Amino acid sequence: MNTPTRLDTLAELLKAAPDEIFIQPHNVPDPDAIASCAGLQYLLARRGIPSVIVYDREIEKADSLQMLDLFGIDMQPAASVATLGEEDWAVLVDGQKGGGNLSDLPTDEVACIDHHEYRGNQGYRFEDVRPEVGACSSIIAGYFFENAVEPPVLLATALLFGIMKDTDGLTRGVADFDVEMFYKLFHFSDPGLIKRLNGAQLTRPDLDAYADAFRTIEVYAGIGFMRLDTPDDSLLGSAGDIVLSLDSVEVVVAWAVREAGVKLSVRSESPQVAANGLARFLVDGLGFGGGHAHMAGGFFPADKLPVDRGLDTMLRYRAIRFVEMLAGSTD
Ligand SMILES: [Mn+2]
Repeated sequence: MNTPTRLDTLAELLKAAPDEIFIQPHNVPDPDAIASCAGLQYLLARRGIPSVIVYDREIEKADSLQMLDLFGIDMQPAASVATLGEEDWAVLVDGQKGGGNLSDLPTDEVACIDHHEYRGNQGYRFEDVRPEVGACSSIIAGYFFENAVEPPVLLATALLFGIMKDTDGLTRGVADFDVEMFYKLFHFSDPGLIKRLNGAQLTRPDLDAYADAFRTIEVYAGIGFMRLDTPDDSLLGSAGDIVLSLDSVEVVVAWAVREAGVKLSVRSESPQVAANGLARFLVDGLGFGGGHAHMAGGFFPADKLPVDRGLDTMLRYRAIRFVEMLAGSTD
């Protein structure tokens, strides 16, 4: 008998679900999260296991919304699902418990498929966390090919787009496995759809928010600092990517002040500076932070805002100190 694939093991577990099965991505789902959920939902459906994709917080980015439309992906905001309860099971996708960007819904989180930093066993009965992989879409693509399931054109394209976005076009945090999955998916995909998604990345208000944010950029010792004033969290990372493309910038610290608190985004293309380490250092004692070596985020609530000195100054001070500490330790 063949060894069971990961999908075999997961499907076997889910068959014992006492009630509904939900697939939950991280909050404010991005293209990688959306594609991964849709791919998994399809694979489970083929095994006779129905599931509902449920997410918390809104879908903010134009290309994410367009994805749902173009690919016919159905996702429900958690607040709108009346039947969501403690007897239901959830598979977490592109996020983990305690990650700070994933709401704890009443469901029992029995499984987790993710590519973020491993947060330890959180009681899952099925776990596939591969931090070295650049996109969760690659992991889900692997589930297709490991089980000899040909991905339908729309799903292949969605997964391809997820890999492109999370690895910034196969240049950021990318592993051989991402490239291999990209290549395999490409064969089944419709590049015309990718073109349409790429043409739908920005709305007019996004552009205005970028313009305002870019006026706040300051660069010190290869670190770009930027403050964004928009209620749209998801722009923070993409605005940071643009700042990172500046010649003089290797690390980006971007933040947005919301009523609830401060949302941080960190990007690094410096091999010495791990974005997740820097994010944790920035929020130390104030909130939580984490992510990947190249992209990370953090949050601290408004009541933790430093009163003795300005927020902007504190973030600059901490970031510069972190980078200088690293430089010192390698001397
Ligand atoms: Mn991802």
